[in-house]
Amino acid sequence: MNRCYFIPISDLTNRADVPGWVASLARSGETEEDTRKAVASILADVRRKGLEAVLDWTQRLDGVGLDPAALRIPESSLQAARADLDRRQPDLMAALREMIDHVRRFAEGQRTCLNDLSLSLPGGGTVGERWCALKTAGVYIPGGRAFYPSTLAMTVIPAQVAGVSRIVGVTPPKPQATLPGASGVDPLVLACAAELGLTELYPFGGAQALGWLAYGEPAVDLIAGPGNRFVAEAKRQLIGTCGIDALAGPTELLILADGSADPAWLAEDLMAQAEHDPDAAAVLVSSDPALLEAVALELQTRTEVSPRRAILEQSLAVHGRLVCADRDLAIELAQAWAPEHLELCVADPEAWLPSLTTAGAVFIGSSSAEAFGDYGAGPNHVLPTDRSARYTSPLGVATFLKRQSLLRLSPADAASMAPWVERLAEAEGLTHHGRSAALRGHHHAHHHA
Ligand code: HSO
Ligand code: ZN
Repeated sequence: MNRCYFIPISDLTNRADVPGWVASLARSGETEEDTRKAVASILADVRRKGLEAVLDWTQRLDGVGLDPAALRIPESSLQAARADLDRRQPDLMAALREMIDHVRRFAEGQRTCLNDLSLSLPGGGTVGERWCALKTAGVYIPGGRAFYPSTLAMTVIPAQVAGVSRIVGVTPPKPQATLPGASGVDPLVLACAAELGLTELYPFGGAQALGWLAYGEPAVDLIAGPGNRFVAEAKRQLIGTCGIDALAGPTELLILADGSADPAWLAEDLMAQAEHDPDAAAVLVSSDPALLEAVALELQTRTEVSPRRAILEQSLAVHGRLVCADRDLAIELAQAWAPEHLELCVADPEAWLPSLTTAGAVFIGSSSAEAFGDYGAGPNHVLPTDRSARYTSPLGVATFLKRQSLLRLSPADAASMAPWVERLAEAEGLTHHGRSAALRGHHHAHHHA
């Protein structure tokens, strides 16, 4: 009995099989027709009726009747929740502060790398660009199973460091009867918001909350943050009305390991991934069959005694993989899949790293467990999923900034460009473009005549 009963070990020996493997790992990003329709009708309703529709849908979907006269959670409640946490669980408060410090320091580092550009023109002018903060951003903080204060920090901090002037948080309420506070929002979210300096927080979620952020009074420039399939679909439908960070799907981890790795560490890393969600994908690839066998055994014994056994068994059974493949094929699979998280638990991770460019985040060497990234080693844990890491980046300060082009021509620059600009304008049949440029050219020539 040295095999894990829920994940068989399979072989990947042929390059031609890589696309099939990727297809089996990718979750279809396709939204169900009924989700699309439900979200479209909620958004249309919120667009037409505003807050009234938000209250309505919150009653219907969350079973919570909000008080229209006191929607925004008062800052005094946020402060009270923080004081309470500080008093009752000072160790948790201290941990929260550590995370916030680390994430803020990293975001500040990111900001310093986003430099403005200025190129000199021969006539004394310049062309360039500068980074400008968005004015208003909405952050979505999920409720239910996927509620994490760590995610609140990961979304709010980059927006603050970017210099967004107004950050509006929304989060679904729990049935109020179960909570002492009037808002129906978890006290830990309130405390975390206070610690972050997030002052504007509203106790509603779902598609209706996103509709209100975009169409309603905040009229945000961008909505960021993870959520369930309704939230993801609402963001997709709002693109164009405002910006969004990314469309986050179920979480993914790929571990590439060699004989130097500890099977217990690898098993816990895979389980840390699988415990998130029955849809979470946890994959281990190694060329060492003995290591794979040992990890299978660890997974089995650890899952049996885990408090999260039910969810682990579901996700590992469907999306868990133990794969025997040589180094080249392992790299090829990693590059083709572009997983959200990639751990390199090998003796010489730096030698592997140059070939591994597509993953969302890379955890280099056996000490770098994904859990450290999840809880604030520094980089953001809101990462591209579902193969979108091929072309998009982790949430960060740049998410909340945009570039603005700057053209600052001197009369001499205008004069020297005018002839070829005129010629191109003529070729495009745009007479007044040519004249507009020519006037500047002649003006300069006249003054220097
Ligand atoms: N691994 C999750 C983030 C998270 N983990 C939050 C724990 N808390 C998605 O990257
Ligand atoms: Zn996690």
